[in-house]
Amino acid sequence: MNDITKRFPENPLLLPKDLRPSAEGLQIISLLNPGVFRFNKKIWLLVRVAEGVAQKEGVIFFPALNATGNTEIIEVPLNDPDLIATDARVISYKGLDYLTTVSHLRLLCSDDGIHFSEPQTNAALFGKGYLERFGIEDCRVTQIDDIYYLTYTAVSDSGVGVGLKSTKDWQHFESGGMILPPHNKDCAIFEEKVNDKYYCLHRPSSKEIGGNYIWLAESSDTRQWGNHQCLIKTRPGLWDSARVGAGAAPIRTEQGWLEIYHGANAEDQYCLGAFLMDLDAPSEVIGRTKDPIMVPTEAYELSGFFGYVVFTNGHVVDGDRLTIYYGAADEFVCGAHFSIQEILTLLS
Ligand code: MAN
Repeated sequence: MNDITKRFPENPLLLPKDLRPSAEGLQIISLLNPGVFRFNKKIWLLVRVAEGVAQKEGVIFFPALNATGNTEIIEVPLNDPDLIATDARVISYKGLDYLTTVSHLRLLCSDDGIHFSEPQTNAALFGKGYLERFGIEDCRVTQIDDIYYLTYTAVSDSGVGVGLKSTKDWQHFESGGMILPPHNKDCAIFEEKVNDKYYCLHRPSSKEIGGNYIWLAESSDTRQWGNHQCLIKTRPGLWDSARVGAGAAPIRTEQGWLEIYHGANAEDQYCLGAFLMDLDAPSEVIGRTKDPIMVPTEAYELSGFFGYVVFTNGHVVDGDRLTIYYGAADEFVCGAHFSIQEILTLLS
C-alpha cells in the first residue's frame, strides 16, 4: 500500500456536533462528503448533513421527506419480521429500501481552508419533490466561467439518480431536474469544455450484468447527456474490486485529465486512487494507480458511522498542491494534501 496523503493535523475539521439540526426532533448523525469551490476569495464546503431520529429500545425510526418537504418519521418495531436492518446506512422494510438518515446540503466557508463556519447569509439546500424524498447527497461543484454546476445524488423510493442545479451567486439556484436516472451517482462535470462539448463522469450500476463502473458522457448544454462510454471497471482481487466512483471534477495537468476516485472492496472498505484521461479524448484512459493513494488509517477514518471509509468529492488546486476535503468513516469532514506530480508518477 502506498498512502501518500498528508493529512491536516487539525483533522477532523467538522464533527456532527458542530452544526445545528435542521428541525426539532432530528439529530445530526454525520457531516460528510463536501463539494468544494472558491467564491468571493473564500474556500467553501457544500457539506452533506445526514440527519436521523433519536432511537429508542425495541423500535427503529427512520426519516423521509413528505410531499410538502417536511421530515416525516416512520416507526417500525425492531422485531418486525419484515425489517432487515443490518447496514448502518440502509433499511429494508416490507421489501422496500429506506435510508437510516436523510441528507441535506449546507454551505460553510473559510479564509484559511482549515477553520470553517456557517454564514447566516446562505440557506441550506434540501431535497425537493418525490425524486428527492430520501434527501440529497455528495454534491460535486464544477465552475465553468461564472456558473457553478451542482451535481448531487437524489435519493427516493423511486431510486438513486443524479440531480443538477446551477447558480452564479449561491443565493438563487436554477434546477436542471434529474439528469441521469437511477441507478446512478458520483457525477462530476469537467471544468472546461473539450472539443466544444461538456463532459462528465458518472456511475450507473446494475445488479445483474455489469457492475459499479465509472462512465463518461458528453453534452452540449449540461442537461442532456449522451454518447456514454464505460471507462473504469472494478478490479478483482484489488482494493477497488466491488465499486468505483468519480470524486470531484478532473484536474487538468500537462499529461492529461487527472481524476481522484474512490474504490471499495466486498467488505465495503473505501480507499482513494487516481486515473488519467487523454486531454483531447477523455474516453482514452492513459494511466491508473494500482495501489490506493489513500487508505483509512487514522482513528477518525477507521471508526464512526460507517468505519474504514475515506471518500472525496471536493478539492481545490494550487499549482502542484491538491487539497482534498473528504468524508472520514461517513461521519466527519477532514482535509489532506497531495502533490499532483507525485500522484502522476504512480500511474501505470
Ligand atoms: C449507499 C451509501 C449511503 C447513501 C446511499 C444512497 O447506501 O453511499 O451513504 O446514503 O447509498 O445514496
